[in-house]
Amino acid sequence: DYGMEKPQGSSVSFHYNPNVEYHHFGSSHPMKPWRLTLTKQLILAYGLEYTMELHEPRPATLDELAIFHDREYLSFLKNITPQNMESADNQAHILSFGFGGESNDCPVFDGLWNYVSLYSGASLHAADSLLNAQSNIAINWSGGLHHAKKNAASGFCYVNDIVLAIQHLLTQNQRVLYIDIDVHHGDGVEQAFESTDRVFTLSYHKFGFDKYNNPFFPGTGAITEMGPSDPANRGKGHTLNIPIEDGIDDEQYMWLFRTITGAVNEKYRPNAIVLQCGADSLGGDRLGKFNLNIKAHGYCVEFVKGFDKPLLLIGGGGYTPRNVARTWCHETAVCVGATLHNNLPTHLPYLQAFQGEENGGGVLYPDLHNTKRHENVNSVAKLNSIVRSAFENLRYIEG
Ligand code: ZLM
Ligand code: CA
Ligand code: ZN
Repeated sequence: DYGMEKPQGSSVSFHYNPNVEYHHFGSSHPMKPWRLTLTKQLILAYGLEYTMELHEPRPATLDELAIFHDREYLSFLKNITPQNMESADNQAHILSFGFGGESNDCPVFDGLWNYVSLYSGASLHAADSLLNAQSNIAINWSGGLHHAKKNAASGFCYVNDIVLAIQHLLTQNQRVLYIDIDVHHGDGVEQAFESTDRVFTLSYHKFGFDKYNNPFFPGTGAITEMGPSDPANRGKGHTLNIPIEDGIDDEQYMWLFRTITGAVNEKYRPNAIVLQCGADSLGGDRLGKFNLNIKAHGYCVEFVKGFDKPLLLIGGGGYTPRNVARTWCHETAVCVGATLHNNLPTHLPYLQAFQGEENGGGVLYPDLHNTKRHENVNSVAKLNSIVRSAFENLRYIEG
């Protein structure tokens, strides 16, 4: 017994194809699919596999991806390899499809098509399990790639599994609420559904400029961005963005999250909810700028679980792999209603990946706030004004 209590209430399904782990974006690229190996090992070490239904979904097919993506983009994605990308024909398209470029956010790597089909297949299968009422909470930690556009890769994302899963949920649900707690703005999902009132998108993210006046990626998601302004457009007012500054702490984030998400849920009354749980909003993340602890991040999952609606949980960003694994293991436990003890199981493979840290090596819940990487510049006055604006923005969906 590893300190777990019996699960209660909801039934949870876990959708994961382990072949996704073996893909590499390149040696120093921040996106590391092996963080999913760590996550899985932690979940197994705590015995959480006995509390959920486990599924190993097949890869998505080209036709399934084409429900959202352009076929020209998909056929490029399917055929491009590190070997053939230098050809004149491919070079002519590579930049317009979002690959390569100066930042190389979206590199071409071996097995790219396999990788995107696997994480997308898992999100589609998870959505399917909710549609068939096989579970009330379906989890895919390998998905959540919210920046991909219908005809372009962007920000480490090639195929938008979230859009595909939401489209699938819409076949039997009138309204779907999308919530995004990744530190980056969920621009791809927002854009895909900007002209419909059947999806409400809500993203919490860092928004602002660095000392060179470069915007934090992707640069969109101001509080004023609420969807189309044309009153005839049904999507008007069905987008809500919560811009946050560096260093936000647990109390502030949890307050913002429950105040705003609670209001959106009450006013929009969704039939199903998709929650993107990007773990780059944690303190000590390689790319993120917030100071959140694992339990504050997990509070968002707990809070949304409390709405008691079909819930699809998906991963996303997260660039300090040991903390990604800790967070998604904790959030899996939240879903099944288990409490995990802080000392990591000693038989955990890769135990050394969780040891030798300044704050709390060898434990599930290290103090991430005290890594103090980012000064908290979120004032009470600023947060109050964000909530005021958010409530004002919500008037569009009243009645
Ligand atoms: N340049 N390697 C989050 C996606 C964040 C774009 C464009 C100048 C990186 C980053 C890539 C190995 C999610 C930008 C121009 C260079 C910014 C971003 C490859 C390090 C590396 O070491 C790296 C050579 C790379 C990329 C850092 N990119 C950090 N931040 C963002 C994209 C995705 O978490 O939301 C969901 C999964 N891109 O800022 C430039 C604008 C820098
Ligand atoms: Ca976000
Ligand atoms: Zn992110």
